[in-house]
Amino acid sequence: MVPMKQPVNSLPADNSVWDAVVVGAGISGLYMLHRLRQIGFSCQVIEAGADLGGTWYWNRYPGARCDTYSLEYSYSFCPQLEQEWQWSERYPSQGEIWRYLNHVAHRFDLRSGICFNTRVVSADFQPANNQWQLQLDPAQQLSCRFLLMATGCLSSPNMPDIDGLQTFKGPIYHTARWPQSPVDFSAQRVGVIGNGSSGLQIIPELAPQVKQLVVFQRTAQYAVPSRNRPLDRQEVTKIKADYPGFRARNRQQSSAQLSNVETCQQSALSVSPAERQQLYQASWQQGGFVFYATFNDLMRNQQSNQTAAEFIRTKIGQIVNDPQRAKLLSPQHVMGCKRPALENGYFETFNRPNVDLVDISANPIRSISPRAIHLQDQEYPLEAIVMATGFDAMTGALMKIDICGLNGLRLKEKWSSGPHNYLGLSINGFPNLFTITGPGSPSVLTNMMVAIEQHVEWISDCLQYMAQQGYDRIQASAEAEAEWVQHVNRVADETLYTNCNSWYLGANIPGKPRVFMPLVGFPPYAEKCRPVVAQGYQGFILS
Ligand code: NA7
Repeated sequence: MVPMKQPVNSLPADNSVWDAVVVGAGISGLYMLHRLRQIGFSCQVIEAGADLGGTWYWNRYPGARCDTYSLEYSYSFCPQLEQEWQWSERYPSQGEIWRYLNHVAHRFDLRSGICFNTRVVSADFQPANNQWQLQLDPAQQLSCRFLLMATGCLSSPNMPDIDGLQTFKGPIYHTARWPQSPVDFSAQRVGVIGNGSSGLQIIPELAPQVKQLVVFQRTAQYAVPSRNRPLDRQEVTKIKADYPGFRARNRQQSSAQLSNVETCQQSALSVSPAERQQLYQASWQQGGFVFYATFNDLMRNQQSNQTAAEFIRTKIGQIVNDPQRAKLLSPQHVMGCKRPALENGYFETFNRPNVDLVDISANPIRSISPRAIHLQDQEYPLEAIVMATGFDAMTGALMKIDICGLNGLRLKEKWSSGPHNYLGLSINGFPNLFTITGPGSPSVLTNMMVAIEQHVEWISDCLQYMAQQGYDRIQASAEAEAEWVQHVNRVADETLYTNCNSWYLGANIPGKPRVFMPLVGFPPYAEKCRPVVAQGYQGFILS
C-alpha cells in the first residue's frame, strides 16, 4: 500500500516565473508534470480538488467504474510501472484507479509539484514578455511561459436549473461531486435524475440499500452487459509478456478498448439475419464495447444501426418482466449517437418492487419543493435526490476560467459559437496555451489514456523543440484552425454521431452552441499529427 502523503495546499514562496503551469491533477496533469520535469522545465500544477485524480477523485459514487479494460486504462510510458501494478478486475473501479494514480504519484514524486484546493480564476497573456499571468483562488498570482490545460473533458458537472431546487430539505448529491464518506440511504425514498453511464452505474447499487428508488428518465439508454469479472492471472501474464504489442494494437483502434478482441470487418447488412443475430449474441455474451463494433458500419449506416438497436431492445424486453416498463426502458434514438453505456444489472433493477420508473420525456420535472419532485400532474415525495445529470462536456471547465489572449480576446467570445482550435491542441490568438484532449481531438471517442499520452508527449516534444530552436512563442495559425474546424465537422457528418441530442454536441446544456466537439477516429488523427511535426510544426506560428 502506498503511503498517502498529505496534499500540499500552498505554493512555494518563490515568486519566479514557471516554465509551465498545468491546470488539473488528473491523469493528464500528472503525466504532463512528469514529462515537463524530464525535459528540464520548472512546473507547477494547480488543482481545485483536495487531492489528485481528477475524474477519479470527484466521481466516487457507489458503482463508479471505468468502462475501458483495466490493462488498457493505465499509463504506458514506464515498462516497470506497467509490470508492477496489478489490476484486480476486467474493468477498474473508481477506488482502484485512485489507488493506482496515488501509486504513480508516489513512484515519480509528483505530489511535490501540485498545489491542491486552489482554482485558476483567470489567465491573461502578456505579449511583451510572452508570459501568462494567473489569478488564483485563494488569492495569489502566478506567472508562467506556457499554460497547459489538463482540465478534463467531463469535469464540469451539469446541475440542472430546476425551479425550487434550493428549497429541497433533504440532501442533493451530484454523482460528479460525491461526498468522501459513504452515504447512508437506508429507509429513505431516493430520487435519481438521469440515466447516462453514471445513472446506469449508481441505480443498481442504490436499489438494494434504499426503501424506495424513483428513477426519473428523460431518454432511455442503450447499454450492453459489461461482464465485469476478476482478472484471470494467465490472461494478465500473457498481456504483460508483450505489453508494447498490446498497446500498439490499442492505438490502432478508432474506438476504445478493442485491441484484444476480434472485431468484425463487415457490414451488418452483408450477412443473413440469422448470422447477424448469432454475431450480436456472441458480442453480447462477451460483454463490453465490442458489441458496438460487431459490424464495421454501425455508426455509418442507419439501417445497420437499426439492427443493433433492435437486438438491444429485444434483450431489454427479455430482461424486464413488466412489458410496459420494458418499453419505457427501450431507447428509440440512433444507437451510439448518445454515448452508449455498459451495464451491470441495470435492467434487472427494474424488476425490483422498490424501484419506480418515471417517464419525464413528455411530462418533464416542473419543480422541486421541500420534500418532493413535481411533474405537471404528479408529485413524488422524496428524502434525498441524486443528480446523475452529467457534465458541461469538453468546453465547460475551460470556459469557467476567464482566459484572455492577444488584443484582449477572451476565450468565451472566441468560442461563443463553438470551439475553434487546431488539432484540439492550440487556439489562434492564445499563444503558449495548449489543451490536453481539447475539443477537436479524439479524446472521449477513444481510450482516454491513449489520447492523453499522445497529447502530453506531443506537447512536451513541441516545448523541447522550441527550447532547442530558441522560439518563445507558438500559436495555431488562423488558416490552419479554420481548416481543422471544417475537418472535424466533415468527419462527424459522415457518421451517425450527429443524429441526436448528446453531450458530444453540447445539446445537454441549455444555450450551448450545437457543435460536434470530439474528432471521430484516433488512428487517422495520430497520422495527421506526425507530418505536422516533421514539417516544422506546420499550421503553427512560431516566433
Ligand atoms: P450523461 O451521459 O450526460 O447522462 C446524463 C443523464 O441525465 C441523461 O440521462 C440525461 O437525459 C439526464 N439529464 C440531464 N439533464 C436533465 C434534466 N434537466 N432533466 C432530466 N434529465 C436530465 O452523463 P453521465 O454522467 O451519465 O455520463 C457522462 C460520461 O461519463 C459518459 O458518457 C462516459 O463517457 C463517462 P438526456 O439523455 O439528456 O435526455
